[in-house]
Amino acid sequence: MNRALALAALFALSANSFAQTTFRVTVENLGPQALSPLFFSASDHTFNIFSLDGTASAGIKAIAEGGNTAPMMGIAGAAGGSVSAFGTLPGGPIMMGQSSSSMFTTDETHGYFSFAMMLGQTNDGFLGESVSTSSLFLFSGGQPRGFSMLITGLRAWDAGTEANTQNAADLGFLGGSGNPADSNTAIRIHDSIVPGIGDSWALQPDWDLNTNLARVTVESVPEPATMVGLGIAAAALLKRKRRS
Ligand SMILES: [Ca+2]
Repeated sequence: MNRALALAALFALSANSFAQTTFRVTVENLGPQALSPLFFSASDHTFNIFSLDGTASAGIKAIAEGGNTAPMMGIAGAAGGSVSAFGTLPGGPIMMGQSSSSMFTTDETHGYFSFAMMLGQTNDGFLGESVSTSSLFLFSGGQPRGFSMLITGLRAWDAGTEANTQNAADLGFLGGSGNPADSNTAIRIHDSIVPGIGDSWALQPDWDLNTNLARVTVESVPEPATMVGLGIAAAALLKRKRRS
């Protein structure tokens, strides 16, 4: 095999390895309150973790009311071949100004990315996107693209599972565990904090539709095999250059 063919083969190997795409998901807390550990999934179009104006699953309810991802992890695990990867970001609650990240692997047939995390100092507020809300897709033209999404109060949701009492007895971050039913069960834009309602409204961080709350970024990470291939190709090119 001559050198040109060898190089072509190496680049083909590199391009090929994109089919096995590893991504890194990172969430940054840009807002005024703690966020629960983020649940994420990569799936085909059939795995829709929630719909606006729909009612919350047990998985979304547990995340929105208490930052508990276990039921949603169970739902993802039971979804079989429609979900290629799912997980919960490590490290516990994400405090203001902090971030958390994790790696996962998926392919283009499972290119939809979904996520959900609790707005930690609300009754049942959460941030999240699903197949039916933003349809975040990780590939374009057969190549991994990822995305970066700034989330403002315009996309802060009320899960519709618990009344926004703003009472300490119902707010987990104040030690409460109450769960009074929400009169509106639809997942919808959160009203933020309403002054004068409940005994603890003044202890809850406020926001409005323009407030930056979080940024979620998913970027592709070169596989070790790709790095080795590119390294060998680069070495071969350097060698060739010296000889010419
Ligand atoms: Ca509510």
